Formats: sequence, C-alpha cells, structure tokens
Amino acid sequence: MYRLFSWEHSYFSGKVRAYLRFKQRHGALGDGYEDILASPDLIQGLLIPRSGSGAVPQIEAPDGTWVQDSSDIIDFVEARHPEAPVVPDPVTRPRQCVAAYLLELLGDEWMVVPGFWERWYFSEDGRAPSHRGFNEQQWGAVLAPGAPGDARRAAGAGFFEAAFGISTSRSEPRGVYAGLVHLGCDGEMEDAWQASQHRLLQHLEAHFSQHDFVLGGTPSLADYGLLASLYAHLYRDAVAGFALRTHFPIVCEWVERTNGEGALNARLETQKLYSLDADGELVARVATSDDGAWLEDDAIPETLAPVLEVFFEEMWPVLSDACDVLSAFIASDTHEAGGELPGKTFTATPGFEQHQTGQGALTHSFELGGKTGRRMVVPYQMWMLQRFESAMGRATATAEGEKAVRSWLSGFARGEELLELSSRLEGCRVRKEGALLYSCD
Ligand SMILES: N[C@@H](CCC(=O)N[C@@H](CS)C(=O)NCC(=O)O)C(=O)O
Repeated sequence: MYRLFSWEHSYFSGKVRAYLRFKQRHGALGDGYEDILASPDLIQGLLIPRSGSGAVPQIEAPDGTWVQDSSDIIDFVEARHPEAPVVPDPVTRPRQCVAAYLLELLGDEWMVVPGFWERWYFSEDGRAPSHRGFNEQQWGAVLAPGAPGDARRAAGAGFFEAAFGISTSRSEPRGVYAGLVHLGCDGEMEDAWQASQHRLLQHLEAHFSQHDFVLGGTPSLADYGLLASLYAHLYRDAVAGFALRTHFPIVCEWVERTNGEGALNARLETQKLYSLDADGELVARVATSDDGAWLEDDAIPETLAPVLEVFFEEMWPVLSDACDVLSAFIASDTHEAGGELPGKTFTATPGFEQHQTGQGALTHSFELGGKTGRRMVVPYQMWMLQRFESAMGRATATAEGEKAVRSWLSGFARGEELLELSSRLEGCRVRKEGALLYSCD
C-alpha cells in the first residue's frame, strides 16, 4: 500500500489526494493508499529523516521509496500504474498532452499566489469578512491532532503569531506574509492578482458549463493541477469558499467531481445516471459529459482557449524573464556551478533571502493587470519547465505531432516560444534531488 502524508488544507496535498482517489476508483493503484495526517511528530521523526524534507505531500511507495513534490509523485505513480492514465498519449493526442502539462503548471505555480493570498488576507486582524477562526481550526487540527477543540484552535492561533507574526503582517511581514511579498503580491499588487484570479475563474466557469473536466468527460493532469488552488484554498477556506459558491457554482461542482468525494450530484466519470424505460426499468448512461472521455481527434475544447490565454499573457512572460535572471545568477561569481539553488515556492529559501528579496540577484520586475511589481525567481518552476520540455519533445517527435502542436500554439501570444524552450532553458537547467535543487554542471 502507498502511504500519502498530507494535510487536508495543503495546496499540493489536495492535488495528489484527488489523483490517487481517481487511480483507486479505476482499480489502477494496486493495493491502494492510506492517507496519513502529517502531524509535527511525523514530520520531524519520519519525513525529514527519510526524505530530507518536511514538506507535504510526500508518498512512501510500497517498495519503501519516498517521493515528494506533487508532479514527481504523479509521474512516479503513472509510471508504475499505467492503467487509467491522466496524461494524454503524446503521439496520438499531442495537443491535449501539451495542454495538460501547461495547465498543471498554471495551477501549481501561478494560481498559488492568489490562492495563498485569499487564505492569509482574510485571516489578518480586522478583516471583515474573516475566516481567521476557520484557519486556526484547520492548522490546529494538524498541529495538535486529537486535542480538544479549544486547544486545537489555540495551537493554530499561537502558530500564526509565532511563525507568521500575524498581528503585524502588514508592517513586518514574516512567514507566509513575507512569502506573498516575495511572490510579488504586496499591498500594491494584490488587487491585480485578485483580478487575474477572477479572470481565470470566469473562464473556468464558462468551460465547465460545457465540459465536466478540462479535456472532456474524464480528468487529466490539468484537472489535478488546477485543483491545487481550487480545493484547499478557494473551495475550503471560508471567505474564498463563500465567494466561489456564490459566483462560480459550476466551478464548485467541478471541484467536488475532481476531488472525488461527496460528489453524487457533481457526477464522477465512473458514475452512471439512470432513467426509466417504458417498463419502469432502470437504464444506465454515462454520467459525465463527452461520453466520459477526452475529446476525440486530439481536440482542445474551444472554451479552454481563454484559460490558456491567461498562461500565455500573464505567466509565460514572467517565467521567461525568470529564466534569464536565473541564468545570469548561475553564470555569476555568486554561484558555484552545480551548487544548491533555492527550492521552495511559497517563500524565499533560508540562506537565499538576500538574493530572493528586495532588489536581489534572484528577483525581477513583472507586469500584471497594467501594474509593475517585483518578485523572486523560483527555480522549481524551471524544473517544471524542464518536465514540460520533455513532454513537448514526446508530443512533437513526429512530423504530424509537431505540425499539430505548432499550429495550435501559434494561436496564442508568444505561443510558439514554447517550441524553443530548450534554448530558453540552456543557462538555467536545474537538477532535483528530493526536495533540493541544484544548477547543472
Ligand atoms: N512543489 C511542491 C510543493 C510542496 C509544498 O510546498 N508544500 C507545502 C504545503 S502545500 C508545505 O509543505 N509547506 C511547509 C514546508 O515546506 O515546510 C509540490 O508540488 O508538492
């Protein structure tokens, strides 16, 4: 049996958990998995000694291998359990394959900023509405599991003050609040990030009104990437969750369907809908759209184009600039070839603060919604791009695949740049070992 070490309220845990449920639902996960609450005891005594990192999610495979980072986990499980795949075949479905990786990247590393912001903004002193109490409870449930409710909440509240300085979050941002600033979501930029999120949600509401999943009637890697932000932060957290249910109810239904729990009304791809025939007998039919399958002929749903435009118009320019900045850093005297690079997405990595904050060598300006901000380079995103590059290589290995992908990408601003990704990544390739990242020699 696999062991998943996770938290319910963790961004990337929701992505992996929903994916594992899908594999299990399709009988494709061998002996299945156990979802284990990664309490502080387990993090200190098991996760860190075994894998070198306390981040969640992590899995321990039946053979004792530890894997972390949600994308590595999915790749690991897909390689060992190929039935009910979540990645479209790159040869027969090259566009869908590329779209799945792109949207995973958008969900993981772009939507993380506004999702993270929603959680912590509506937990600050004096916010109305506020979900501070809910947030204390969900963190306390991890920090002091099994303790009485008031003690659990107190554990969450104490941690917010000690680790994140929540009462001085605006004047002296620390912990998660510093992380938001490092990611370019400070007081000046937060409205632009929220507008970006609303733009995406509007497009997703329109898309899921036509199709039950990103690529049709069954989930793919893209659904799990998008679910990271949408489940733990935007659906579960109280203030964001109220807004999501109020303004984007079809997206909420997709969250339930993709999360695979409490989803009778939302309909799963394994579920049947029934009607009655003339004799009053039950007649079953596939419950999800598009006959329960990805669209035929490698078609990309039309309603997905505006979602992909968000990637090309907002995220790609940032990733592209970040590649240049990281290349210059790696080539500089400050960095030794093959040496360690910052690893985490949520905040500057300890030891790299001077480079990843202020005007440091690993920061750059970026534009969003007509405003200019500054943010840190996250080398993990280059690792994600390298992973995307290999998928792109497989999808464009044949002349037909190349033609199909090129003609589709040429419809997006700077879309064809993705076909030249290898040269963009030349100076900033990274090597990942567990949770740690290094430049390539
Ligand atoms: N890129 C990773 C991110 C893992 C991650 O950052 N997890 C967060 C929670 S969602 C975490 O564990 N933060 C606490 C820590 O790093 O100690 C993934 O895809 O899994």
